[in-house]
Amino acid sequence: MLEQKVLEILKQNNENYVSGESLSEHLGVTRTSIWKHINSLKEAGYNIESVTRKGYRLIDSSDILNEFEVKNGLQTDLIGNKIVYIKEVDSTNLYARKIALEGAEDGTVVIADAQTAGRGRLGRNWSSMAGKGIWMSVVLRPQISPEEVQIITLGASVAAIKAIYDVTGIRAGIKWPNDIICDGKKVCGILTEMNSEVEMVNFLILGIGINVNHTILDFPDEIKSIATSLAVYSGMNDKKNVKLFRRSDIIKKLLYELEQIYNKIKKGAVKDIIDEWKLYSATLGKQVRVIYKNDTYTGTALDIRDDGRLVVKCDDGCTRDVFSGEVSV
Ligand code: BT5
Repeated sequence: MLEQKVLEILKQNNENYVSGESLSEHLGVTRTSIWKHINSLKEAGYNIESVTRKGYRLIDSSDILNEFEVKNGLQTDLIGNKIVYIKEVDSTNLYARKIALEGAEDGTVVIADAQTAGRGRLGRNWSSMAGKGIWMSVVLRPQISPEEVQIITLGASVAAIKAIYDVTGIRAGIKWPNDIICDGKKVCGILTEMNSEVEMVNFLILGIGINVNHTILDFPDEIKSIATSLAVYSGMNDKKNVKLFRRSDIIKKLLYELEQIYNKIKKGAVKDIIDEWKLYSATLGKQVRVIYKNDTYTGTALDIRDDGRLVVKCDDGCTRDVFSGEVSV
């Protein structure tokens, strides 16, 4: 707790020095104790300079991710009340599932700095390098049936688009059902997994991965041509001016937007979410190729239904609803 107070004071002083004496007076502890707290903040990754007779200053607003950075200024009532931050984990979805089975409450958030076995859909991998992205899962306990789960994934895409825009100014698009793309490349993926009875969902794990501060070289060769990050995209037209973003700022906004969506789902305002999804869609109106199991067909993406199915007017003249599968634009 005291560590966080020291950190807050250093942040408020915007890179100016704060003396050990004034910190110790302000917080009512010895200067040795302040010195110890400064050291543990440094160990946690904060760049703090100590200069004799001047004191301490926080040097840059580094992109440090931990529970405190996410909680500080978080504007939600439910989502993120409990945050579990882990430096490295196999998959935040697997971890969240484990704690959900042990009773983790609605809105619990698991965040990792790195995933060693990040997961995509259908057993695919999700590349999750340390220190570069947002690798996060939320435990949700909505009172909905398994057929209604798709709306959570669609809603999460809307929340991600809004959070990205709000913090970075980047206008991304949604490729049905769950890819967030910039300039045709994937910047964010969503994996919703459920634990359910026949008619009722017990809990959902909403996993969101966002590539934030990667350079192109940070991506494994097999995805270099299809993946991008917010930093790469922001520097596309001005390579010398690549911006790095604070992951904690994006997470805070994302949790806030997710809570808005979650409240809409609880009120049954599914139509609002669908309408917003359409606004950001990079799929509707486009010529698409659909691959589902052994079946491949092409057509035009016309609309999405309230349960999230994509309506495709096929080139052979018939209209088909796509519930799952791969859709490329
Ligand atoms: C997804 O699957 O897009 C869902 C990704 C969900 C990741 C989050 S991170 C936090 C949470 N914990 C987890 O373990 N997972 C979730 P899918 O639509 O199947 O896309 C997977 C495909 O995207 C791969 O086969 C690659 O082609 C590509 N890919 C892998 N890593 C990527 C990355 N970092 N950026 C862009 N594309 C990537």
